[in-house]
Amino acid sequence: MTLVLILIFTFLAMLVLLRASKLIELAQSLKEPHQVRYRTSRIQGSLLVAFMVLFLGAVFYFNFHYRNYMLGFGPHDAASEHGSDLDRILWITILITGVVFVLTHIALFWFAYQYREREGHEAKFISHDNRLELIWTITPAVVMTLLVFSGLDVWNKIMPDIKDKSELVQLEVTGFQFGWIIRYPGPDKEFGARNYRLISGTNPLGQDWKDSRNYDDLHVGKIVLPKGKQVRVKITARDVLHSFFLPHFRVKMDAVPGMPTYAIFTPKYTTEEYRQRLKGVPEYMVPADPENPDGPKKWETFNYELACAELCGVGHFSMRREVVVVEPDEYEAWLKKQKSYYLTNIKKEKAVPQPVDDFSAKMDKMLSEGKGAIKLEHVHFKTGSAELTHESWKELNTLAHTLKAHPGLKLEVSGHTDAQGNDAANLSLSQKRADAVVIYLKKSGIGQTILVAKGYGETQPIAPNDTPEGRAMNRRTEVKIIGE
Ligand SMILES: [Cu+2]
Repeated sequence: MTLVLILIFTFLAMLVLLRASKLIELAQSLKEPHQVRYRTSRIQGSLLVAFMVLFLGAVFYFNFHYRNYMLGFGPHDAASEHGSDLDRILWITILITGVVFVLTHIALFWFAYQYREREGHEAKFISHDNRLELIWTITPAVVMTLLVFSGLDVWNKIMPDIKDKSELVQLEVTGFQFGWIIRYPGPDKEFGARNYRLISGTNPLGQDWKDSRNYDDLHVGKIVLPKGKQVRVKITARDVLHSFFLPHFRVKMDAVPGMPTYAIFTPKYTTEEYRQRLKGVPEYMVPADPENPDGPKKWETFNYELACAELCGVGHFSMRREVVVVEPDEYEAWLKKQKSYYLTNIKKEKAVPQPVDDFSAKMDKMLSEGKGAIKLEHVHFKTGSAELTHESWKELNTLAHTLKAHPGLKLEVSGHTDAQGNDAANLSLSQKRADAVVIYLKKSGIGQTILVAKGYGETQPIAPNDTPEGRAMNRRTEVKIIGE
């Protein structure tokens, strides 16, 4: 409040002074009208030149003074491989525009002084000059074209094609008001499908739990990356436009709702290495927390960060996340420690079966021999219905994947029940269950494979029906090669 009062008072005092000087001027101009105008012009012209000197001086002084905070300068080398190239073209651009900036400002203020109104000088009016127009249109156009073309080469480096996917580190970042959800694909290296209709309190990304690739996907609080490995970030948004900005890595990409974008970069320094770069720089030798002068220094607490570079709403400032770069083996160790989101938050009590290896071996045997049947150990239905349980998807996905790789097979998918209940009802249920499996497989994509669904009811038991264990064994789904 005091500050506001002081400002108002200063403003009013200046107004009074201005009016007073006008009055004096007016009184004088009654005596000698021209002389007063000439004097005012001279004073204003000199003030403008003085302003120019101060202004340009301040530009250079502050740029120099804050150099150690500037990215792309001093200790702030780019932390990614493409970053130094980007910095280089930025510096070339700043050099060219900087020279123009200084020259035009000198010319602007000098003209105001040199061509002020004074004794014996008449103003000359030029309404139009074609030659001047051409010069100041063509010169910037040529310079801009040269800058853009030299930048294309760097652009291609920043937006490369991925050649070797095996070494690629993938993660997905989803912006929302106000934060980021960071997802890693987990051991299978594949992201599970998402559907915005499935977004809920417990499913913030709308992951489709029918897609088994979602089971091992991780949600993490900060981005951890290995040094020297190519990273591809899939960037999406859940509500409004956000912008994925990693200033130290010179990475910035819009996060657009409904349209994934990508950013590719390779971290060059670990967080620790970057801290070492800052060590010794005076600005980073001060305590990180001014209230705790004996605490850690600023360079010791430095962290890379992810920021939102789109003004996306009132909580925009809170979209900061830590980014950590470590050595590759440290990264692997960190990755192993992370827990799947599905297993920790959705299906806590029961681990998802991992039948893939065993199943693939059996599958390979059957395919190489061209005959035989496999029991689908992990395919189950809800009691009395033909609805597949979630646990079935993983095995069926693996099966579909294998069938796709072996075109031209003909298989029978058979459903079997135990002997409890009505014979006809069991037959019908087993047929419906076999149908459900075939439908699921076809949806997953099986290429040229022909599938025949057949329900056998209780007619082909593989164990006695008088114990619960036996009955459980008899309730089963099998696949069998019936031709090629
Ligand atoms: Cu944002």
